[in-house]
Amino acid sequence: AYNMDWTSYHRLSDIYAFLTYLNTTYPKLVQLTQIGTSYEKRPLYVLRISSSSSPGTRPAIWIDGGFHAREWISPAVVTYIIQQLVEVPANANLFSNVDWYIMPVMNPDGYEYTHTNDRYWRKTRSVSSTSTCRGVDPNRNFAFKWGGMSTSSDPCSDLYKGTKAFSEPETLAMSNFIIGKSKQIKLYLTFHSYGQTILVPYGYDVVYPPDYNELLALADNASTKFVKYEYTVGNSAALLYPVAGSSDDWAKSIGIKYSYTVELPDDGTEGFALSPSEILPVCQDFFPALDVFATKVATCCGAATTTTA
Ligand code: 0X9
Ligand code: ZN
Repeated sequence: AYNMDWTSYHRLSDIYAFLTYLNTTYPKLVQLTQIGTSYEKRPLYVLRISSSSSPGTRPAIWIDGGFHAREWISPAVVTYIIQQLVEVPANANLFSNVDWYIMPVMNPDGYEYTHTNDRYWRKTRSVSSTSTCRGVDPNRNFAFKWGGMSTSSDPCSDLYKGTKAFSEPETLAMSNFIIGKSKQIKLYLTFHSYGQTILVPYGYDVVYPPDYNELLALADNASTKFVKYEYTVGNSAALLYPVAGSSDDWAKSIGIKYSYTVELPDDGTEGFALSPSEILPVCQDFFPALDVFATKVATCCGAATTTTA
């Protein structure tokens, strides 16, 4: 058993030990699945939380973290969300009608590399056949508008898009898993840092989906829960900058109605080097917003098995 805490940033082995502990301790509520293997052969894990007697039939929320290796607050917040959902009885209402699929570290190779070699590494760690530079930006590697704005063909760039969409084992495994659950998943939430924003698709350019106002209203509503940190809500490309081949746009493009990128605190004062004393406050400030998302997902989009046009 591993007792997780949110007073320091944790190595991957601690995070994986925590997931394994939950899987063993709460077999009726959680199920840990290895959905693939990273470039450097680390397991890629998704934790399902479901109180249903037939999991997989309720509408669901997907959450991921750890796309960008140096954004350490992201896996911290995602593991906190897991802990609160699984171990705090008062939060059981959050999964009384909704299943959760949570992947706390989608880029484990990069995450470990920031602990051992380079604190500010961003990408995966895959080897290029044309360059000695390593890694692909996983958030430029998804199969929607791949290779568009704010992406690079240079393997040495931090924004390297890869040789093709889903060239990375991490993005491929994650996207295949989500596609397999795409009838069920109604909301996609990906945690990055920093900036204190909730970004609404599309983000490949300033383009608004037909239901943009519904997506904006839900994010605005969620953001009313924040007390300590002020978040700005708006279109990804307009508020931040255009990014093509990102996971948020891809999730929207495959029919997941609600899709958001959260840029966690801070506002840039400490940036990626956010001090450990801020971890718990950031987690505690964000968690109540999940109730808004779960309440919407429970009723928004029909039963999990219903296909909508
Ligand atoms: O550039 C990114 O991938 C994200 N920002 S970060 O500083 N964490 O790297 C923002 C992606 C937002 N999504 C789109 N604009 N599509
Ligand atoms: Zn990021």
